Amino acid sequence: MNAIRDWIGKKGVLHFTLIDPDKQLPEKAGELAKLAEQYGSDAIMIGGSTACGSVTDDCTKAVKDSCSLPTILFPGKAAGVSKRSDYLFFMMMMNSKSRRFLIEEQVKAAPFVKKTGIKTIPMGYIVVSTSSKPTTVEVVGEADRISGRDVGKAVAYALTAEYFGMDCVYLEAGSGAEKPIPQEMIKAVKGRITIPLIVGGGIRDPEAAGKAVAAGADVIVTGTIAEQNTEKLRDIIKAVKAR
Ligand code: 1GP
Repeated sequence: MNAIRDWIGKKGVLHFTLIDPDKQLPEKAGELAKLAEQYGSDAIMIGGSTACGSVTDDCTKAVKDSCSLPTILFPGKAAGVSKRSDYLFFMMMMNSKSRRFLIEEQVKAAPFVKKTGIKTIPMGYIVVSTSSKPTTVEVVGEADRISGRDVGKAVAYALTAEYFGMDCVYLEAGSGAEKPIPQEMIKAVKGRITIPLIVGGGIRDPEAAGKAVAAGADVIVTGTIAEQNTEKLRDIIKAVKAR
């Protein structure tokens, strides 16, 4: 079963709220999750490049206690997996040049994932450089650079994810990116793959979210703006759901 496709079938275009456990205390994370649910977000993604162990556990518990939305872990490494979550993006950074992010962290996590019984969502993660300076994920993940204009390269990576049997592709501009993924790239990738397309990074207003949806995104992810301005989060979700 492809959970993301299933949810899209039931609810149309989706919005996911990303919470980084390292950026706030569990209580605050719970409050944000509750608000996101009220505003119509469809799931809470939990993760970040540094978050791990008990910090992720406590954040996930607070989110689960505060709202009824499904939680999906979005770990930067094996240590970011928590048994408390409903789902886990079992992800590969497709354009990483490091063996670590292609397979090693996943191998490290697999026995624990099996033990917990957490539901996995296989995801092909593609990091795109839209900013004048590299984002954290691009540097930490040792990305084989894909510029915003390298549409063909993004399409090739996305097709590779689909042929590997991934449930979805995530086009990522990086948290706090200056600019989101260009519409042309979203359109081109969406036109070539048949699995759901998630788009995130640098989306901080309803216009940017609406443009990504118009170009073909099936799921919009917002993290930074949700933590900074909950009214903006509400308007972004409204724009996503209006399409
Ligand atoms: C990061 O795509 C997500 O992995 C969200 O990015 O923090 O810029 O919303 P923002």
